[in-house]
Amino acid sequence: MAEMSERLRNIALVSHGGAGKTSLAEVMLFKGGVTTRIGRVEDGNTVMDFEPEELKRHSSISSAFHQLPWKKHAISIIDTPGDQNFFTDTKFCIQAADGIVMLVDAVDGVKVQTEQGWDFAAEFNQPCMIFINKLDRERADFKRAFDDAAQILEGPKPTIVQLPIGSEADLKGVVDLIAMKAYVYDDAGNATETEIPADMKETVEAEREAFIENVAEADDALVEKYLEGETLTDEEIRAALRKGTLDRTLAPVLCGSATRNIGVDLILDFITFGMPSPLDRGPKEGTDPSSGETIQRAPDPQAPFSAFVFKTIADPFAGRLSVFRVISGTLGGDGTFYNTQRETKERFNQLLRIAGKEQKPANEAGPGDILAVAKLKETKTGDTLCADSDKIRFEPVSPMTPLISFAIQPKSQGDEDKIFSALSKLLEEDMALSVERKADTKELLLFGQGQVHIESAVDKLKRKYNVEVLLAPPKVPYRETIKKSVRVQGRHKKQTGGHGQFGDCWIQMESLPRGEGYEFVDAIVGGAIPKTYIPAVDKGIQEAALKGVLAGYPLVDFKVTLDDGSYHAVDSSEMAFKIAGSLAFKKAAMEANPVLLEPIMEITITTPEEYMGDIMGDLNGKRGRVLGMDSKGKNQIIKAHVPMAEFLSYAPDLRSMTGGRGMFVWEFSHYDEVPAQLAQKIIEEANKES
Ligand SMILES: Nc1nc2c(ncn2[C@@H]2O[C@H](COP(=O)(O)OP(=O)(O)OP(=O)(O)O)[C@@H](O)[C@H]2O)c(=O)[nH]1
Ligand SMILES: [Mg+2]
Repeated sequence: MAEMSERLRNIALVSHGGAGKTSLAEVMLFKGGVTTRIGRVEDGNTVMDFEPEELKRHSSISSAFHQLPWKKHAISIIDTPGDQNFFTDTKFCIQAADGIVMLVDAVDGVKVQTEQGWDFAAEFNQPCMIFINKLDRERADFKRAFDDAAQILEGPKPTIVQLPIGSEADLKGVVDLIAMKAYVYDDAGNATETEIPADMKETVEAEREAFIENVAEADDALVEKYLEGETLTDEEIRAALRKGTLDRTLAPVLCGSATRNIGVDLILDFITFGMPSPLDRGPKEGTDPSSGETIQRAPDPQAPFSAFVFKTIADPFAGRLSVFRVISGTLGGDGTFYNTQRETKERFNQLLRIAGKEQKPANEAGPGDILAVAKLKETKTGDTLCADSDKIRFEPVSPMTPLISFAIQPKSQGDEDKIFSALSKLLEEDMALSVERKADTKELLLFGQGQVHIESAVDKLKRKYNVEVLLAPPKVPYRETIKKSVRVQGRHKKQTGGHGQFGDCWIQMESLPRGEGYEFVDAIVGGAIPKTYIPAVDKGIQEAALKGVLAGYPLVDFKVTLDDGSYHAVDSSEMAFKIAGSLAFKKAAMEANPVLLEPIMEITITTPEEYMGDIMGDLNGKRGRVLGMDSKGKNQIIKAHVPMAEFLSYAPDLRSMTGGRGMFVWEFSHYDEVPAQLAQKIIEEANKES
């Protein structure tokens, strides 16, 4: 088992959308003899993109898994989605890998998602290598793409290991700066070793020099040898390059073309020698659930079993699949394990290895293995699975914060229950989706990363669960408050015939600072209202405050002081005082200068410099208030307060303003008064509806 783990490489392919991850995976699988032809994304016949939504969009929306043998190693690849909409999945997969191949598009260079993927790699301490892809395309530029990476990507230093031979349509192959050899590829992707082209000699010499210097820096002993002018052997260079990669001082840069099958065999070679095995990754920290102490699990097949679930797939045939990464120990073909988060044992029948859209039975799981089991009862993405006798809890990674929400309504009446159960299954698969039933607007809201994310969820609801829903922009949860202090009387009297009703109270109402909610003060002296009826007044006010006097939105941030009243020995009751309280509230709210409040979000926008002007203009036009600006690499970061009402469709807006290169996160900040003219419109609209 240990030997197997040593020869295992878990690699996640990461980049911005369309940089060529799926195409690269396809060629790798072909090279490894797993497939007999190379699938093409355009033709919808790839192994790694197979969901109908992916085929429709020619782009990955969910991570995919496969394995290939390469020179006595087993390479397990995770093809992640590059679209911002599906990046939570990408983040979860990066955590489960042992190394990252970051693709940089030779035409587009480093985009925001490239950077974000790179940051995830840092978060999970993942060694990275870079593949500059699409060098065969028109306007491809190796140097520019590399400079981009060197300038923008923080942490491991991008270090050129290969140079392209030719470019655009004339791309022929690559020069390897370690072995100082040139490889030229034929149309079938077979490499022939040749002389380094004469016109490249100078560049190659210079780049080799820079390369050696970079690599030597990763190893103190080597740097001395190098400075003393001694020649370093290939072995020394490789060892230092590997060390530098593993400890994240270096990120080796390779290059080629996925679809032309240029340089792909060399990436696979590099993965086997330059990327870590699960054993190299060392122990993982967790918590002992009984003592709360920090403990570790080493990647040792003899250690107690531990693993974490990082993905859940609703497979049409196998049922619900929990995909996990083994940290320590060995798991047999069937049996049980303990789920620390759910505090329960789970039973499983068969270990499965996921290969594209298929699953193959596996006999055993050891450190580093990425496997799945079907039909666990309670296990969710993020849970720790471990030996019942040696429990450990790994901290689950949190999904990205939702950026957009839509209200969903059934297409046909009476489908509400069906929708709810289908949605909950969808939520198990996709941690970045969430639902919330809004008490104040009575809507069922579906939250996600962007419009595309929500729409593809709706597509899936229909395809997998046969429920159809309509999407509507969510209603803004406005609030109301008051600005003036008033004192009013609420008097409820009905004393004609039979048992009468009598309640009478005097309240002072004043405004509280934003966010303070509601406060009730009992200042009754001398029993003007008996103690038993005072809570009823409070309750009557609270219930009435759920519907404000302006537009029916909850009225908040006010204080009520009950200071006087009267009662009747026979006719007074809790109900009568509740009504008196609500009458007092309505009267007071009307007189206390009521205003409308709207939710203000704090937004953080990251964008390439060139779109700053448009974005700032748009922010101003939408009543945004810029809090600050910062730059990171060649990106600008803008922080602003924005009214939620104006930014409900910001995900698609920003996308179109920046050609998909800008991104944002936001969270609720506070409530603020709606400007008077706007408030008038909102109030009219709300009153028309009711
Ligand atoms: N010319 C050229 N085109 C490429 C190359 N690699 C990928 N493409 C094309 O680029 C497009 C996107 O490729 P994909 O492999 O789907 O990219 P991806 O990174 O998986 O994209 P997402 O799944 O959306 O994140 C497809 O049309 C590919 O044929 C390449 O090396 N050269
Ligand atoms: Mg893809």
